[in-house]
Amino acid sequence: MERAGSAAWMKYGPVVSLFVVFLAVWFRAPYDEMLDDRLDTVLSSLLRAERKVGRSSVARPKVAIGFGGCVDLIVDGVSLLKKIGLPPTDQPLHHDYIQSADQLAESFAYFFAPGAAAERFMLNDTLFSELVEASRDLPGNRWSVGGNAPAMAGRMATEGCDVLLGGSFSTDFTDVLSQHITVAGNTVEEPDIHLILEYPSGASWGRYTSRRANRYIIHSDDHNPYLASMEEFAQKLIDFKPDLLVVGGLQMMDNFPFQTGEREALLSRLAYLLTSSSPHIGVHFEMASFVEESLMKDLLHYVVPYADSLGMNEQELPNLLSLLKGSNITVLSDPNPRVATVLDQMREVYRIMNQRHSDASAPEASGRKPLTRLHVHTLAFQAMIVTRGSQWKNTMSATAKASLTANRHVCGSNDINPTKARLIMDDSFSVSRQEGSQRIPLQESRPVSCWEEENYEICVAPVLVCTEVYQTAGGGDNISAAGLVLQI
Ligand SMILES: *[C@@H]1O[C@H](CO)[C@@H](O)[C@H](O)[C@H]1NC(C)=O
Ligand SMILES: *[C@@H]1O[C@H](CO)[C@@H](O)[C@H](O)[C@H]1NC(C)=O
Ligand SMILES: CC(=O)N[C@H]1CO[C@H](CO)[C@@H](O)[C@@H]1O
Repeated sequence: MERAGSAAWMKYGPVVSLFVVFLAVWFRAPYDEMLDDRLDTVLSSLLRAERKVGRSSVARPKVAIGFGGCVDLIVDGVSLLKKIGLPPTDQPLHHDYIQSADQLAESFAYFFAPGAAAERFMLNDTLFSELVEASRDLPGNRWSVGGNAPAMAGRMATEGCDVLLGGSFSTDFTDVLSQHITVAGNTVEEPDIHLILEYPSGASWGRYTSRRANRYIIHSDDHNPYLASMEEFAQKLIDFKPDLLVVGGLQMMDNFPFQTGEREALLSRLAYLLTSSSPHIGVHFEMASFVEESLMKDLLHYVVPYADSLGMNEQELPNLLSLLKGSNITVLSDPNPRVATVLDQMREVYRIMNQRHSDASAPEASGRKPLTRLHVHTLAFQAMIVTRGSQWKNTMSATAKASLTANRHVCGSNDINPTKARLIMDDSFSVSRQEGSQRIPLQESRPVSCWEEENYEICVAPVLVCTEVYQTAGGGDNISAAGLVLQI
């Protein structure tokens, strides 16, 4: 029987497989076409939503952004590790900071497989220099102006703002900045270098395969942790009179070996700067990959209460929420969370922050501000919560712009090519994980869904995920800045 069976298979096998291939093609073609149509419609609708608000041509909005900056050295992460002869580890492990090559291998492996963004301080100067030297002549490497503040400043300037940028840079760095950016800070001889280990989706390192494109960043800064430009920035701020004040780059303080009390002194100076700015201007704080719990607690004390607006990614949101609820830092979360999960976490952050604000004694007199804007960027979608009646305008268009910027940044091109994009958000999403919650279908011709709850509006936009990755590092900054620009 078995022999006869296999003989029959051999005889008809090719015909059967041809038939299977034919069926597959026959079923796939219209399906793919349908997908392409869907993608084209989503793209044109997002572009329409983005254009809906013209920037007022009367005046360029003024935005002040701190702190710091660096030179990014961008390399293919796996190639670099191979080049320095670092074998893949058996043991993916989280480390708060990196001291040795083994720890680097363990930490890289920990984030590489899930494809989660991470950024770590390198305490070992020798190892850091060795890595930089090895990267210098690695084929395909790139140098660029880096750091959260310069990335946001660049995006804001491109989008039509005049920017005051707080950071200490070398002169050749200052020369490549847009003419609409004024630098406030000292000139330094040796700028800090950040090593960006990029990897595409499906890259392999030993037995690990990355589930999505992302990057692992190593830094060993001498200038940035001290917010060296803060005094000059504060001085120039008085005459600059910004419409928006943005703070980012504070993760350079994470696990940095400060003297006792040094970090608190710096942050308390920053708190004073934020409270002494006009109460009428918006203050945005861009979160980042923080793992040092005491630093996060300081931020919750000195920075977050003075911000109206927060921006963060899908890793940083659960981390912040966990701390607000009195639990530990979360080092690694789902890199592809569902919309419902993210929205529930956002509602909770919004509620706790505003509860804290109203519980504080004389919040207005102390310069504390309620949280009126929360923007979370993920690979698959953008989500915003904005308080009704607050100063933030055009939330729908801003969410669309953030989504388009995600593709533009990662693909490295201002024109979006639909053949290099993919929609990975589901056809519909639930607005909450609570049972019986409403489901919202993704409508191609109106891809940004906005609705009202309590005292705020929520908007969600799908991202046309770039499939030919040019760069992921700096994505959050470009996206957050693009979202803010339409809301000033
Ligand atoms: C720092 O890195 C160097 C070079 O890779 C290594 O020889 C040394 O053991 C490292 N130091 C520590 C404390 O691990
Ligand atoms: C939280 O942190 C504390 C102190 O660092 C530690 O003892 C505890 O095990 C941590 N808990 C969890 C769930 O990780
Ligand atoms: C990769 C990429 O496109 N990043 C952009 C982020 O924004 C800055 C400032 O506009 C651009 O210079 C970068 O090219």
